[in-house]
Amino acid sequence: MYFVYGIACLALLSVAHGKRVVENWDVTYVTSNRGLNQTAKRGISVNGKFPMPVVEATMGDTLVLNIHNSLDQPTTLHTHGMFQRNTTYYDGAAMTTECAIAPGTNFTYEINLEQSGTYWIHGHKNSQNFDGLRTPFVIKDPNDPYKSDGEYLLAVEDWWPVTFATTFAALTDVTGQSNPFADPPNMLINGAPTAPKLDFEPGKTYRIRLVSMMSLPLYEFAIDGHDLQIIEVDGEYTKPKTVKVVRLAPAQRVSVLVTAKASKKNNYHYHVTMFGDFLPPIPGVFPSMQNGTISYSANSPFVATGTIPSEIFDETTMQALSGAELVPDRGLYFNATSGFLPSGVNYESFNLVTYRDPITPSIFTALDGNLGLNPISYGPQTNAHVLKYGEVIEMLFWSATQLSHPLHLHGHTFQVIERGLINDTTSALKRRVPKGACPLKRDTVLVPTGEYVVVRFKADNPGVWLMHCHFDWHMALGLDMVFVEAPTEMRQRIKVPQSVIDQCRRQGFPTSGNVVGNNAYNYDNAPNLPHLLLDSPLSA
Ligand SMILES: *[C@@H]1O[C@H](CO)[C@@H](O)[C@H](O)[C@H]1NC(C)=O
Ligand SMILES: *[C@@H]1O[C@H](CO)[C@@H](O)[C@H](O)[C@H]1NC(C)=O
Ligand SMILES: *[C@@H]1O[C@H](CO)[C@@H](O)[C@H](O)[C@H]1NC(C)=O
Ligand SMILES: *[C@@H]1O[C@H](CO)[C@@H](O)[C@H](O)[C@H]1NC(C)=O
Ligand SMILES: *[C@@H]1O[C@H](CO)[C@@H](O)[C@H](O)[C@H]1NC(C)=O
Ligand SMILES: *[C@@H]1O[C@H](CO)[C@@H](O)[C@H](O)[C@H]1NC(C)=O
Ligand SMILES: [Cu+2]
Repeated sequence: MYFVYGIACLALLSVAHGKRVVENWDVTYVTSNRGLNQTAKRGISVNGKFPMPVVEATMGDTLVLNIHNSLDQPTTLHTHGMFQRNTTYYDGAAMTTECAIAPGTNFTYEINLEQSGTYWIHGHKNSQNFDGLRTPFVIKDPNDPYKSDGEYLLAVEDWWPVTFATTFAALTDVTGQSNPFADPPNMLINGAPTAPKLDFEPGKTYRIRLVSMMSLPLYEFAIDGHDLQIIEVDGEYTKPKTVKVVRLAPAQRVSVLVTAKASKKNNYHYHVTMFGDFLPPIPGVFPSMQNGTISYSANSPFVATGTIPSEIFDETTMQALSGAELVPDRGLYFNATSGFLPSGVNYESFNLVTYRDPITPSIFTALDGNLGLNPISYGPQTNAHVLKYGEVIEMLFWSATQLSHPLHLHGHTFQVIERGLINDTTSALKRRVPKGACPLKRDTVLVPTGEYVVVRFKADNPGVWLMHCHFDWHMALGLDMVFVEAPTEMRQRIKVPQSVIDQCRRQGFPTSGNVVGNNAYNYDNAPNLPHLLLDSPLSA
């Protein structure tokens, strides 16, 4: 498929007047091995069982999540990828947009669904998604430009026999004697330890929605003998691109159209391969593969194939269905580094700032008059960046260490403009979206070890938006920051509901002032870590 430049990017019309899609979720501990040959652990789900229900709605609907927290710790639910226009307080990012839901209490999220596509909903407090608090979320588009005869959803997650608390303790053990892979993860597809059978009828076209609900591994999806046509990435329509394999980093989603064969005479396998990306293959852990059946007929033989394809996902070779390349007003540079505190504990940072939750959720500081305009008000460890309404921000992400990072911006999709290697002195290896193209948009981009990525977005959504690595380990190690977008316009548009304020009061958190609730610029007692001692960067 060739890109056709110069063709006007399509404008997509949204639909109003939808229904209310209501979920009543009691967040509970559930002890389970998820049907795997593993010891059971105390996981987290809703209404007492795994898997969590898949949520489906139509563009224009309102999603209502009635949450009761039966845990003995606070919880939140983040609807990943939603723009949350004028409702930043329902974004579910604990200590950024709310104080989290106190144990034993209720809270309701009410979200206008102005987007369509493939998303997921997950916990955003204490890495509870690692322990199972995660489920796919599909928003249908009544005017979908891509027609199909049927749909399948494959949501893939890693399930660890240890809790996040246990694995994090191993990860940050200063003796270096703990192996975080001592109890390795297995793969679940749609909540089950086996790949589901997908029925195909000759001549029909199927849409397969791929969701990564992973905490750490990446995965690839391929079907023997069938091409995959990518039509959606992270909720944004793309111009079609035909590939053999799709790779997803944690939190990413891709929809493909698959045209069935003309006859029923054979069946095929599809393959879901989980691997560690920046980690070397670990026997018994990575890679691991599940094979499912594409069934044309119960009695047809399988067609065996040779090697299973594997390929990077390069956004610069793809295009969005709409949206011309943004022209940046300002550039921000973020160097993702890892290192050690003087205590010997390892941490991660953007530009040497290791994120720690503020004591006042950033939303309240943003709404507090002039304090909100000054980045230091949010605290030295919040890594807050104040953006002006309407400016186009270019972000250059740089992964200088032996780690790769799936970086997710809340409240937005961004255009992926350029990728390259940080050691490339000739720009021979630079991959840039062609001039005049509609750059691909997504909400989570993988920045591999030793590479950089350039993305752009328009600051047209007043709110406070977390930007962080979606590897749960890295997120907990401090690879997070906060964009305070248009605080002046926020004060005009954002009216924080009383229910959000009540949750803060209940837990003793301030709902105004700076990082510690002061009405001045003194931030004594705010989380304040020493700068990291650098780990050895990549050798040149
Ligand atoms: C579970 O794992 C154990 C230890 O690796 C093995 O001995 C046993 O056969 C496995 N059981 C099943 C049902 O696969
Ligand atoms: C809180 O949620 C629970 C479970 O959904 C429900 O039974 C209860 O009535 C709710 N309580 C209040 C005060 O709304
Ligand atoms: C958000 O608020 C602004 C200003 O009040 C309004 O113009 C806009 O229509 C609102 N957008 C949505 C999606 O509610
Ligand atoms: C899956 O299929 C591949 C390729 O056909 C094969 O090498 C592998 O052993 C299969 N794995 C399982 C678990 O069946
Ligand atoms: C640059 O980095 C890449 C991958 O990180 C590596 O394969 C390559 O050898 C490096 N090139 C030089 C000139 O160091
Ligand atoms: C990013 O940080 C690393 C330290 O890990 C450093 O070696 C490198 O020079 C930094 N890159 C830039 C462009 O500042
Ligand atoms: Cu990361």
